[in-house]
Amino acid sequence: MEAIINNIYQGILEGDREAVTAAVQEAINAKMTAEKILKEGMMAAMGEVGRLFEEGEYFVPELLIAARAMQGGMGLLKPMLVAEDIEPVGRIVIGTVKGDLHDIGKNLVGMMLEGAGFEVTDLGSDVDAQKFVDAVKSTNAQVVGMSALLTTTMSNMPSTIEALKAAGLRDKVKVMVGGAPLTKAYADQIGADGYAPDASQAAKLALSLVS
Ligand code: B12
Repeated sequence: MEAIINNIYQGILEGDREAVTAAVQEAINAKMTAEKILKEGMMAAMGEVGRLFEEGEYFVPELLIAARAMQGGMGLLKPMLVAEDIEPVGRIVIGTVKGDLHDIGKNLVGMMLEGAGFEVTDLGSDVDAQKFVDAVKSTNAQVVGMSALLTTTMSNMPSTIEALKAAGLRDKVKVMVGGAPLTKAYADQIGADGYAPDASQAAKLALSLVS
């Protein structure tokens, strides 16, 4: 049993999508619960991947292939999580703000959030304020994550926060922001609840916002 979990864990650390998918299938065949596979295999491994990234041992490419390996296993696990009625640690809506097509960093944040146990609704890029508002309503999300890579589109963050306020949702949902031109000072200035400089810290921030 533990050998299978270890294969999932190692497969994610090595970014070996096929190995992870095979080990998850093996775990399912061995009647392991989806919760055990997720927590002891995938989430534990993604936590370690985040740690290695923060320590400068892994870089963005390693983070990406680890997250993709995790997603291979996630595909098999998702129907089981639904069947077992496993509650996600939280629900989060993410997107790149209006006018901005950069989505590599946002996608990475989404994958790390999934790895941390969140149910992620990814609205893609060039997302206008109303679309964020509608998604928060329809998914009952506790957190919204906005990404911007252009100094010219950053200002669509405060306007989205205003739209959440106007819709009466601002006290129900935490807002976190990120992207290369962003700073903690800017996040504070626009009244966001948090800022993180990278995908690993974004997952930690989201966990702290829902706890
Ligand atoms: C790749 C890229 C593109 C690609 C995007 C492809 C894609 N699908 O994303 C393409 C070619 C399409 C592109 C287009 C443009 N780009 Co461009 N692009 C880049 C580039 C080289 C890399 C961005 C990237 O992916 N980085 C890697 C990821 C992993 O890092 P990241 O995005 O910062 O994300 C991390 C963190 O910021 C954080 N994070 C990100 N989002 C979030 C969200 C939350 C909630 C949290 C907590 C954290 C978080 O976590 C992530 C992972 O660790 C940057 C230069 C750079 N070094 O940043 C320029 C750059 C961003 N682009 C720039 C420009 C000017 C443009 C264009 C206007 C160019 C043009 N004249 O057409 C267009 C604009 C298109 C548009 N409307 O969006 C400028 C912006 C300058 C500025 N001051 O605004 C930059 C800085 C290049 C430069 N030095 O001039 N670009």
